[in-house]
Amino acid sequence: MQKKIVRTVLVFALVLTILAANAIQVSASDTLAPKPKTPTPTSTGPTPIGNIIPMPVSITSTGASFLLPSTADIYVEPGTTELTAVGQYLADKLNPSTGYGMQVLTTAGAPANGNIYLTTVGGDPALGDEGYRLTVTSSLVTVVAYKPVGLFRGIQTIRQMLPAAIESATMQSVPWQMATGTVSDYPRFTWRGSMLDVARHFFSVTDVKRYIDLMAYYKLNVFHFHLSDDQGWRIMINSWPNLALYGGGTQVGGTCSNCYYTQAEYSDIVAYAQSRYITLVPEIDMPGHTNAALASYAELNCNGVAPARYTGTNVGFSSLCISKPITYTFVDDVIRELAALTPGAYMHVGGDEASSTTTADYVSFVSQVQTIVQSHGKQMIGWEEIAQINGLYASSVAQHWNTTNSFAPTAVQKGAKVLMSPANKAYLDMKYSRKIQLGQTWAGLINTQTGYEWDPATIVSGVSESSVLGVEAPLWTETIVTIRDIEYMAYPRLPGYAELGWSPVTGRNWNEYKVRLGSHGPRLTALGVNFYRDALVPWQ
Ligand code: TNX
Repeated sequence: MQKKIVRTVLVFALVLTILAANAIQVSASDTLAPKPKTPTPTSTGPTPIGNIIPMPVSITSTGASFLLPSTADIYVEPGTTELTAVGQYLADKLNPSTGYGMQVLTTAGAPANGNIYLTTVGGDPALGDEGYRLTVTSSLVTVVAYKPVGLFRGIQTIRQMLPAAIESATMQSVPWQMATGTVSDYPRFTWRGSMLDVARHFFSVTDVKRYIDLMAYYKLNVFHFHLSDDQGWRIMINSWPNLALYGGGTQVGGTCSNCYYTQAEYSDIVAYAQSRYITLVPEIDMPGHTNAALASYAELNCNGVAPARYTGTNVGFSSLCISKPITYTFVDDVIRELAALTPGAYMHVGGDEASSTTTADYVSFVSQVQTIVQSHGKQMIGWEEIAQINGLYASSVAQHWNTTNSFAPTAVQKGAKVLMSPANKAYLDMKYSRKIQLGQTWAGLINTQTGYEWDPATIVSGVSESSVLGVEAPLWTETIVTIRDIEYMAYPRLPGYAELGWSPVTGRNWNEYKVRLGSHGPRLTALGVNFYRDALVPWQ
């Protein structure tokens, strides 16, 4: 009798899982209308499409396969250097492992069989700027998108539909097959980001670029660059050169030689992100988290005395001098120079953990900063404490992190939008488990499942989907020293945040996701990523 009940429950669970998996194929709630009608998926073929992260809005498998021949090239429509660059990105990803030396060529109309075709002709505006439709037949691979950025997102899907060895840096002899079918896709949220703290530990331009390129693989589109903190100032500001020259000389644990980016290096990173359709958002943290600046210029301190540089890991002890006019000259100069180097719409002004500043001073300071940011043509984003200011612009954004004392509902009441980075779910510097050495635990342990199982639209009461701009996973680097450390903390959690930001919530389920994520093990290996083999994931 008991056995029978167990069996019935198991069968029921199986049916539910199948229903849930199918539900993913149908478009769920989103902001774009009208929604594309999607046929019921069939997965009768030997190689069904299905291990894509983030999960696309709809997939139809037709059960056959496309074999990429050694003669293949990548075709784009003529007359656009932007499409040629997108095509070249794909060629550069496919050529090392295939050894095919694919070229980017132009064509008016579909190319001959056995090629890859990327075009905006006939792109569907209803799928949005980042949306795309990918069609794989046994003779041709075609991505059609309304905008080049949609094609760029679509080619990540092509990469993920090819065998994992496609990501290898050296030639592999593998039949380069793709399952046939159609993927129709677009993101749920417009901001899908990750933050890298280069202030606590400094990372080279090469390391930063690698982080950005890996983000692109999972269709993330915002790189938040935490450029200053108590332990270091990482960007040359020509009008205040000591910030970088002196303030860039330390990091957690000690001195650090020339640990800042020149403006040319910063611009190079911006352009690198831009070529991956990733917007760079620079952060200068203020009024707290400013010891490196205070140490570099005595006049920024209320008492006129520069403190020593700081190489510990405490927070909440430093503050710019709220009452001094020179503080606002400083902020204006820094924001002006950074804004001129930054094509993206946002300037992040920090605003977190200003515990040595009174609330009245804090509100006065951030209000003035908001005006300064706007005067340089940018929108202000700050950690959620900024929502306390009167006159918060609707165009300003509050980044939620504090799960015990959130100002996110305050931001919404004032008409502003919220970016979701709840520390106990989305902080990439939290340990996966007590057993691992890297990371912190103050916000809790975040294994891959915990990091995945939440919804940005329901995580904070008083903040509903229409007020959520998106999701961001910050990586603070007090304990993180090398790019291998960075990769270990970000992978495999970051693909999960990418899915929370991109995919429809309907049908989302850890048991399905963990299998799909497990299939990315060989991909991450081929990419050379030092990822954490979380035992909760059935790695292939
Ligand atoms: C809190 S949360 C911080 C950072 C630390 C981080 C460490 C927030 C906005 N600020 O200054 O690096 O915790 O986990």
